[in-house]
Amino acid sequence: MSVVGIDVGFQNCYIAVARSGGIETIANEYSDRCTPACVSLTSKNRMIGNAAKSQVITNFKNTVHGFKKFHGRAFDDPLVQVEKPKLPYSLHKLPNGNTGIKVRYLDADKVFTVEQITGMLLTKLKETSESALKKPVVDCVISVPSFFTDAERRSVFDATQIAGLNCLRLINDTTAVALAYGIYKQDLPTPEERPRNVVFVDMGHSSFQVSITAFNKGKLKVLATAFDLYLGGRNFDEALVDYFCEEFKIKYKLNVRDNPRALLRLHQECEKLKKLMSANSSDLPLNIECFMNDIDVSSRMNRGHFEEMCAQYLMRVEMPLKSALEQSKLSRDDIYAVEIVGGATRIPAIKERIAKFFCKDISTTLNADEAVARGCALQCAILSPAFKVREFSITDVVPFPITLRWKSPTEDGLGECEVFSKNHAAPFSKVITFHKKEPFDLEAFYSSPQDLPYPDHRIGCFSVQNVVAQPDGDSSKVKVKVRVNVHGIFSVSSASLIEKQKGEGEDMQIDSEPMVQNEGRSEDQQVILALSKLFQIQEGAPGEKQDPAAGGSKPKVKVKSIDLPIMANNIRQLDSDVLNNFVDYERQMIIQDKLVKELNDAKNAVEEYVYDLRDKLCGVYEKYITEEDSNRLTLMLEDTENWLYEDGEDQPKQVYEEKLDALKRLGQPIQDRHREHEDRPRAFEELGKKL
Ligand code: ATP
Ligand code: K
Ligand code: MG
Repeated sequence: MSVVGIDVGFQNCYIAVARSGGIETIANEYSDRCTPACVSLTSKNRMIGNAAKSQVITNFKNTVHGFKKFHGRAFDDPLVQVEKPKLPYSLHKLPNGNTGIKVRYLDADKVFTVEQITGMLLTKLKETSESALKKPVVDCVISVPSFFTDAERRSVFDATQIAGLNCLRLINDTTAVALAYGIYKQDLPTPEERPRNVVFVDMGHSSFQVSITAFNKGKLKVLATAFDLYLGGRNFDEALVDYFCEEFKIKYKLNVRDNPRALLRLHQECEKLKKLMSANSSDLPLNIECFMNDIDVSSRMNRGHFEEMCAQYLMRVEMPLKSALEQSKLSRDDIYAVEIVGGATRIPAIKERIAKFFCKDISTTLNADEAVARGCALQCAILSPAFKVREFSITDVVPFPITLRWKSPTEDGLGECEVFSKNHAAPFSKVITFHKKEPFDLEAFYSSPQDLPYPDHRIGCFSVQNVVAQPDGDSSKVKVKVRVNVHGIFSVSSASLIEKQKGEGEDMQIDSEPMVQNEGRSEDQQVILALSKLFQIQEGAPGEKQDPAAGGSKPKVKVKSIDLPIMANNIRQLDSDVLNNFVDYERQMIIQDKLVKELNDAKNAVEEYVYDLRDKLCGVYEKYITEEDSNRLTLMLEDTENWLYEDGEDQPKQVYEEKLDALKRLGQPIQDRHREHEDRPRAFEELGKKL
């Protein structure tokens, strides 16, 4: 069983694995620990990660990046519409209204869903993990922003399935960081002592996240989270791009925005410049050769000017910090440390703002790039039966309150109830008891749309089916379990009808449900909510089991419970047949990529052999071939080389293999004569030793 954690960033992805030595981040085939979240489609294959990033400019229409925020979003979603004009590739409205990504692939127009694109990226990350661990990788934990809503989480989860991964948990970025921080700390307060409260701040390329987490020995509890959905490193790049576009318009009469390639190049150069400015406060140059219309451009920038330009973004750093602190009900003095991660927190002005707000020096004890992935791997290790890890319980929060509304076709008793309040512990299950005579619907939605970073507050509708009245005409007791699961996804997970037994009174006591040991995870807690028609609520303490003796001397009544089917509607998740098609298609594309790779390898082998043999003919092989033969062979090698660039450019694999064999038939005898000659003295030497 593999233990793998993946940080799927807007720009950068990292993988951490558990090995006998502990958790380590791993490098890809480019010896790079960071794999760009980038997928490039071509007429022959896909390129993913670093290979795709090198296509950003040359194949800009078909190189997809910056897609993470399209998960679970409709094409008409304002967020998608804001991003659309900034993208070098095209978006397309899918028949179901979702956001599709339109590219040329295998010489045809093709629209991929964002789940498929992330699926491709995950396929690459899976392969990288497999080559590092030298075994198949299936189980993993993947990070998502803490502000992702139900639809976005379901969409990422679908992507993991397309890539053939078994995602044990979608963990919030800042919670993964908290785990990476806490699990190694030997000096955490005991459970009886006041917890140690730590603020985690993550500013990546696209967004800004904050959490405040309380630590005690063996556990962490998230107290609050806050975010700015639109504040990240890319805003700072864009500020520079805007500035230089204006400048180049005046200075060089260039309309950079009309030239996608030039604009992409400027973006890349501005990002580099931004990073340089984090380490340098002096004036720095920006030079781009042959930028547009054969013109070289150059300019300068310094940190002071840059900070002025970015004042509007720097101003926004404080809000989420303030919100998280207020929600946690802590004062600044209660904060033990402020830990920062994420690439954009390297900007000095951002660090200053954070430090100033908390009146505290910020800590950078965690690896800013790798902490999320490491936390994911740690969570995976905890969940994996194959790994022994220190007991560590993680309690996250429900970021947006969830309400359930119920109605049945003819009965009255329409009502609603907030089942999960803001910052309610998660994962968590609750059991709600209804008194019903017929099937009924449960509509789940986010209670406060104004605070939701998503345009639609509906989560889904769950129909509880097969509900009937009791034989005596009375309402039946129906127990419904609702939960926010380990991925932060909401569902009405089960329902059962309790059959009334003879002699049972009307005022029957609420049965204590068995503790739900969901998939063996102990942090799963449960509360029993009893809702009569008038929505009278009884709520027990989390995880509290009702004492069986609490019913006094009443005889224990045996109750028969019948499981009821639940039909989920309007859930923003791929239908299973669509998902299966995507899984199949991903496999086909993997095979296609493999074929292309084998073909390229076969072609490269011919080229390499040509160069190698040619070198040796005028070197070590010189003595083992006549001049005439050598000349003839050299000519042949030259022909082959030319052929590779002309007719041989695009041939089936077999043709290259045959070509290589033909060359080897000529080269091998020379190589053999050379080897024989080399070996002979050695053989004599050994013979000499024996004698
Ligand atoms: P997100 O968390 O939004 O999904 P991500 O995880 O891909 O995005 P990170 O890898 O944490 O993002 O950070 C990338 C951002 O950090 C980029 O904008 C990058 O330019 C910026 N960055 C990296 N190093 C520096 C630096 N030295 N100075 C300024 N910015 C930097
Ligand atoms: K990242
Ligand atoms: Mg990130």
